[in-house]
Amino acid sequence: MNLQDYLNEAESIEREGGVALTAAPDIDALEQARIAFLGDRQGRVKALQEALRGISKEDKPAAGKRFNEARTRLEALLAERKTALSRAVAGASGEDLTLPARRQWLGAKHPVTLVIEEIEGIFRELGFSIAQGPEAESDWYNFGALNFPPNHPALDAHDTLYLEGEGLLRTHTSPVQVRTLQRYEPPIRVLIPGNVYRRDFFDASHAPMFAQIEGLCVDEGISFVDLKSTLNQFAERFFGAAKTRFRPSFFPFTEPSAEMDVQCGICGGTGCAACKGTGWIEILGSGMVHPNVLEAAGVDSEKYTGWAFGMGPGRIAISRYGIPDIRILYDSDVRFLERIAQPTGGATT
Ligand code: 2NL
Repeated sequence: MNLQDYLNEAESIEREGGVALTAAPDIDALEQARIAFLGDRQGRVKALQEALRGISKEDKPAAGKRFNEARTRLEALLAERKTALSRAVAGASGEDLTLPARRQWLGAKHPVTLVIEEIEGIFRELGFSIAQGPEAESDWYNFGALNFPPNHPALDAHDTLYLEGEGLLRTHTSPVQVRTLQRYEPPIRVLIPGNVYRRDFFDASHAPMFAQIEGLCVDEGISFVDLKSTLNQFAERFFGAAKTRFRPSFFPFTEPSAEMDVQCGICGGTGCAACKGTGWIEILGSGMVHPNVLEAAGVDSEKYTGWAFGMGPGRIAISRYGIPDIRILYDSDVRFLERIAQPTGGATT
């Protein structure tokens, strides 16, 4: 064979082999094309290699170079087509069975629920029971029994959502504590999580409905020492070994009253954006149950004393997870839940 014929033959093998390999519709067709062109026994590339023997000595380098080009090119096309075909294994109706499945979103607990459940767990271990009560309440349970004077601003229709006819939407979970005091003899240790309502605008820091947790402990000989030690124990468990401080405060239903702050866990007390530069985060309000509250619920205030506290798990969730706007807590946007909440199941398909 002269050089020109050899180069022409190499050219047509490369072209025809290229078409056969590139156009192979499936793995079987590709294998047929491979055998026809790159097969060891009867492949046309093998024949082309054997034809080199009949080329004159001076033309051999040029012919050999062309042979190598054609073989390398066809091997590359084979590998390329193989990858493409194995990536797209078609299902019965043509769908790509190798396409990765979408991850399933199995739902997650809301950050406020996570905070409530963690607080419940800590107080359960401290001997508290969990109680619930109605969200639509009477004036007496929400205000009257709790030592609110009749002209207190909280009673105003500007602050409280009154129902048509009688009753209102509870503004705190304290009515459940009053109901507990009426129903059970001390010793009482009870924790009350629930939603409460205020007539507020819905903005970055207020919502007309939010979660509250209150706690109550009533027995003979209960003192402020019990309040401080229990709430310190809670803070240590919930926030880690954080320092607390108590500041004097006022609530109609407690006397004396105190707010508890926890040293900011983000800056360690030096002051940062999370604690507004103060080094402390306000956690809860508390106090010794006012004797008028005990008496209103039918508890002998000469025999029994108690302490109580109230806190907003939403606010705690916001500082714990760095949520910039409380409205996010109410949006039901799964992208937010997916980022912050703990998935309830971990399966992916
Ligand atoms: C706050 C403050 C507080 C209570 C709630 C209470 C209930 C009864 C008697 C006495 Cl029946 N006290 N609850 C006491 C002190 C503070 O809440 O800042 N809540 C978000």
